[in-house]
Amino acid sequence: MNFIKPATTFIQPFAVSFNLVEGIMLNPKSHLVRRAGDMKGHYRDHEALAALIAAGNPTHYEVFETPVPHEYGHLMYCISKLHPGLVGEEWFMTKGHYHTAINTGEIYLALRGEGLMMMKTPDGQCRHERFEPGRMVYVPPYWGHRSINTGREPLISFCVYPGDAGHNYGDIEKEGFPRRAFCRNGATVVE
Ligand code: PAN
Ligand code: ZN
Repeated sequence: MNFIKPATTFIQPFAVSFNLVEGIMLNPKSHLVRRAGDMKGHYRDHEALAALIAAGNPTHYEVFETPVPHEYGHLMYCISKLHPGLVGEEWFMTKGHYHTAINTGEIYLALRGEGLMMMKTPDGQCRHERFEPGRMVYVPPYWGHRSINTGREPLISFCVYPGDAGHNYGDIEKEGFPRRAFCRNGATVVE
């Protein structure tokens, strides 16, 4: 057994405030905005995405963070605000990623809106869980994850994950997810 733990930086306690209606963190240190143009290659309908980019390149999602050291022992957290919309028939979604330290999980607590968390493993297992306000989705270690907004208002969630998790987007870009969520005749279809 190895009892030597990686170093963890000592910092002072702090607190942050959220506006849970708007789905924003007040005075975040980092505010990431991903627009339609950042989503190339992720949707099935490439032409519909190109049309959306040409028609004003709307915001897809925003991530608000006040970072802590990216180290074992610390906990990263953020507010994720995924806007509503469709690319062709496919609901707006995040890029999705594995954690670089693939044996790290994540907790998503949905605060507003409705949607799905799509999850997959490197060996091709795929599951999804429903998001609704007050519902928590546990993303276990080894599962890549992507949120999907299947409603008409922003899908807002609060996420917590280990400080040393990191984000691996490259493998998900190569593999994609085996299943997608579409809007057909007003109903959500996962296929
Ligand atoms: C979340 C996500 C956030 C945006 O904080 O990073 O929802 O999704 P993408 O990172 O896939 O663009 C998280 O899962 N962090 O680990
Ligand atoms: Zn994650």
